[in-house]
This record gives sequence, C-alpha cells and structure tokens, in this order.
Amino acid sequence: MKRLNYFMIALITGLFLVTSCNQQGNNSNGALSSSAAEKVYVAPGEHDDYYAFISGGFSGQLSVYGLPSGRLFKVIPVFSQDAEKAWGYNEETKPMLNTSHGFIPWDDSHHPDISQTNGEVDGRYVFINGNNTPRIAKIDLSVFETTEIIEIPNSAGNHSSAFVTENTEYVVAGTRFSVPVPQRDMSIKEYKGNFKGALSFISVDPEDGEMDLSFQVLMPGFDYDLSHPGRGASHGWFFFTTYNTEEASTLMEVNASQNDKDFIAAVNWKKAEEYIAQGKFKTIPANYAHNVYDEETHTATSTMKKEVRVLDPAECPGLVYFLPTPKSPHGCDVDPSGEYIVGNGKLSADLTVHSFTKMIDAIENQKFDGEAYGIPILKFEDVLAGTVNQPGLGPLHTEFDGKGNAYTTFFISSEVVKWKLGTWEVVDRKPTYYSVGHLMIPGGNSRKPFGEYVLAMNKITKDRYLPTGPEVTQSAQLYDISGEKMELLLDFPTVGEPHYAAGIAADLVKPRSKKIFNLTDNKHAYATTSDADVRVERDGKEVHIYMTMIRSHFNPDNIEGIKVGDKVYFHVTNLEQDYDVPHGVSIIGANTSELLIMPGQTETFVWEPKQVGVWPFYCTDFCSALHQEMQGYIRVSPADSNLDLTWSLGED
Ligand code: K7E
Ligand code: CUA
Repeated sequence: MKRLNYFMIALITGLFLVTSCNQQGNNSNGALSSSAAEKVYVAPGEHDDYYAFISGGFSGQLSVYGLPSGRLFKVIPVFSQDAEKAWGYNEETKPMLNTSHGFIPWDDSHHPDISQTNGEVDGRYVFINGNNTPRIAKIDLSVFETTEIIEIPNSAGNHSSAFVTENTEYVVAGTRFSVPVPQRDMSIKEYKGNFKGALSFISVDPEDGEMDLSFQVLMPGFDYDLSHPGRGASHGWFFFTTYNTEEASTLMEVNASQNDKDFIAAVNWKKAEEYIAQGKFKTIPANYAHNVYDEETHTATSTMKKEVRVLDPAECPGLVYFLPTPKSPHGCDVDPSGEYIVGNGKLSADLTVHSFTKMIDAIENQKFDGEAYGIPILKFEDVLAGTVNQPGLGPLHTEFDGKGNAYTTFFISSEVVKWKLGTWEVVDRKPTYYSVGHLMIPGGNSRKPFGEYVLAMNKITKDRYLPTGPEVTQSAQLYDISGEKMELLLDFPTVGEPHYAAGIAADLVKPRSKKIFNLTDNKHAYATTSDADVRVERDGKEVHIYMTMIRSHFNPDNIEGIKVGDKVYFHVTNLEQDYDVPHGVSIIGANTSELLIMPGQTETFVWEPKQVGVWPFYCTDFCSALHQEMQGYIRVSPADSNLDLTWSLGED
C-alpha cells in the first residue's frame, strides 16, 4: 500500500466506522453479570481504589472520577471559564487565562499526566496540555486546583504534550503544526523547508514545582503527534511520533499520507542539557505568558516572558535521531522497562515496536540511512524489535500492565487488543462501544503500572445511553485486566470528549488532600480575617467592600451610599475553619459568576450597579439550616447623590 488514494482513505475512515457503530451492544452481556456488578460496586460511604483524571477535550477541563465505580467527583477548571467555581470570572483567577493573545477563556485539553518520582506516579501534580492556544497547566493535587499555566511560544496545536520524565525533570510539549519561527507574514506555499516544529522542555522545580520553559528543539516542519518519555535504561530520551513528513500544507488527508514511513523522533534531552550548558543555544525573542496562582494570597499573577533558548538539531550532533515508522503513526508509547517504543501507524496493517537497545547499537555503529535536515535516519530493520501482525484496524494508543502485556486501541475496528511484549502475539481482544481513542491503565505511563483495570475512552456512543437530542454523551468503559482475558465491567458517561486520562492509587493522593485554608496564612491583599476589619471604602467611583462570611451571615449585610456608575468590588473572606463549609455570594445584576469561597479563602467580584434601588445579595451554597437567612441589601442611589457610605450588621 504505497499510495493511499482518496477513496481508500474515505473507506477506512468512513465505512468501517459505520460498520463498527452498527454493532449492537448485545455481545457485551459480561457487563450484566452479577460478578461484573460486584467488581465495580463501591458501597455507600466507601471509597474508590483509584483516582482517574480524565481530560475534557473540547471542554478544556479535567474531570476527577473514582475507579472502579466510575463516579464523578469534581470537574477541575483548567483552560475554560467555569461559573460554578468562578474560575476566570473572579478577579483572582482571571490572570490564569492570560496569554500573548489576551484573555483566552477556552481551550482543548487532551493529555493529563501525573508527576513521577523514580519512574513511579507520586500524586503531587497533574499536568495537562491546551492544544489550541498552546499552554501547559499544572494541577496541584493537594487542592485539586490549577495553580500554574505556562504558554508555549513557537508552537501551534500543542498536541504531543504534556508528558513527564521519570523524576518530573521536565514536562514535554511538542507542537502539532509546524509554523514559521519566529511567526511572520509569509506565503503558506513556502511551508516546505521553512516552517519549523518546536519541541518544548519545561522544567519543574523539584522543591516548589514551578514550571519554566527551559529550552526548545527546533525540528523540521513535520507534524508532531504524540510523545512519551524513556524510562529505566532509556531515561534521558524522549520519543515523538511525526506525520506529514511530506511537509504538505493542504488536503492533508491525501498529501500527508504519501510516504510509506514517517518517523519517531528520538530526542536525547540529557544531551540537550549538555549543549545548553556549553552555550550551544540561540536565544530568540518570544512572547508568552506565565501564570501562577499563589495559595497564600489566593491570587494569580501573569508575567509576560520575552525570550526562549532554542537548539538546532543540525548543529547539535547526537541530539535527535529518526526511527522510520510506518504510515502516519499516532500514539508513541514506551513500555515500563523503557526498552520498547510502540508506534501506532494509523494507516498501517501492523503495529511497529522499536527497540531502545537496538537504537543505541545502531547509533554507536553509525548505521545511518541518510538524513533529513541534518538529522540522521536510522534503518528501520536495525531498530525494529518486532511487529504485531494485523492486530486490528486503525491503531491509536497503547498502555501496559506491568506484567509483560500491552493493550492497544483500534479506532476503526472498535476494540482493545491485548498482546505480549517480546513475542508480539495477540492474546485477547474485546470490543469497545464505539470507536475508542485512548485507553488508560492507572500508572500505565510509568515503571510500575497498577495493572488491575484498563479504561477505554470512546468517541461515539450512539445507542449506549438514553438519547439526549443530537448531542449524546461520550463514554468511558472499564475492563478488568487482572486475569488472562479482559472483562468489560462498566460504562460511564464523561464530561466533554475524553482523550487521555491518568490514574493513580487513591492512597497516594488522599492523605495529601487539604481540608481548609488556614485563615492565619491568608495574605490576600483585600483579606478581612476578623470582623474588626470589616469596612467599605470609596476611592472616586471605585468602592471596595471588605466583607466576611460565616454561618449564617455576611458582615456587613446592610450597605448604603453606593451610586449608579460606581464600580463595586466585593472582597469576601470566608472565616470558616471547618472542612466542607464553603459559602457563595452573588448580587442581582452582576455581569459575572457567583463566588464559591472555601474556608479561609478570599475572593473578589466586581459589580457595576446600573439601576437605583435596594438590591439583595445572598449565599449561593446551602451551608446551614439558616442558609436562606444568609442574605443582605445594598442601597443604590442616583449618580449625583450625596449620601455617605455606611455599613452595618445587626442594627435595625
Ligand atoms: Cu489520540 Cu489528542 Cu491523544 Cu484524542 S489524541 S484519541
Ligand atoms: Cu452560606 Cu449558604
């Protein structure tokens, strides 16, 4: 199959899909058996064994589920505004969504990955990519909140991201689209040879976890689809799938499918560190936002960074090698030992597995088969570990159970296929409903997968759930993989489009989860940590209300002297110091969301009253038996009123 014509591609992507979706769910009756039900049953009040962090795709967020129950606990806002949590609406978190393109309230989040120590997931952070306006976010698992977002310059469609090295030295972000670097006004027709693909290495401070864009490797103008780190012997390397090595810029479905083989790019990041230390980098101008949320001020700041260090592989021998890999590979997955690198060629009949040992051997013996833009190309036969023959149609992603087995998803034939590392034989296959994308084994992207379950994330559900109009839910399916054969246990709906997920034993996260914020640590510029400090201050047309909340009142709850045309800042501090007692607040006519304030925290929203009157505000979170009494009034007078500011609580 040297050339795929238009018709064949339509056949593969269209027709087979229809066939798979016409399969009925009736051969999945394993899910109805009582043993399957028992395996996912978590009794009321009991906890799940695992956390699953599932990306929201076009929702831009990250959802937190329990496994095996499939129960949804939280949707963590990351790249998209979330009125429920005031994310991107309150004054404190707006800077988190700042970019070089201004305030961007949405993104497309695909690949969460959990921080690691010695190659094992450690439960400190989850990192996730924003594809559309390239960004990497860090979620702190002590609070389950996004605490840092860094924009990636010279990148577009930040897809081969956000994967971590085995001691979280780096979070790696590869561009999907190649673009002019630096960006400039030029003809699209001059793409070939001129556009570049930036692979970004973002360091993570071992102490405080702060991210910094350490350097970028400026690669040829291919598309960089997915990536995974080496581990064990291959620690120090990072592997990226490429497609469009044709460097086409139009009608990609045909033009980017011409080459019989694309590449997996093997990047030696330890070598990169040496080149950086030797000063063999160029510093080029850039413009990107670095946004940090401070837990003590409960406030985010956004800083614009102005330059980035880049390495040119043509000038850095030993930095990058190309491993030929058939037919537009998508997933790029490394097994727990670090020896095998699996390339899932979307249009290939077979799965290709490369050997790290053979790769090093070929490099040492200089067995090259030409070069591309100064990057040596290794011989396919020299690096091939083995091939899984005709395992299914449309392979996308592979995970590992730590017991010598790999599990690959097949989008077109709608199945998960289990095969053995080393012998490459297929040992089991189970259908998915339908058209599976990624799959996830908790710890599957580490040296020590937990190996008990695999979660398949499906693109299409059709008849699997009650219909909800033209838009139906997407879905995850949980399989027991503790035995020789996989067993389908559970379907559960997801938020947005689940691309990838990351999972971890609950015991590694639970003990670190915070219950409250200490009021004594609250360093918010407008905090009101005692009722003695409650006040309202006018500064021209700006009014600042320093307000507290505790069961079951606001202080103050009566305010007069506000005028039409004022800009009123509500700085509200929740004085509670008990677990699970948030309060909310909003006022009629506010052009923003409510605030939902955790114990010990301060948040701010702005209200610009437009009408004269006496307007109520109230608590939006049912907090006590007297929650409905938790309310107050603000008197708004005409713009030319001379009424002085007054405020009170408990005065009639
Ligand atoms: Cu295959 Cu964005 Cu990882 Cu979706 S990607 S499936
Ligand atoms: Cu406070 Cu309801």
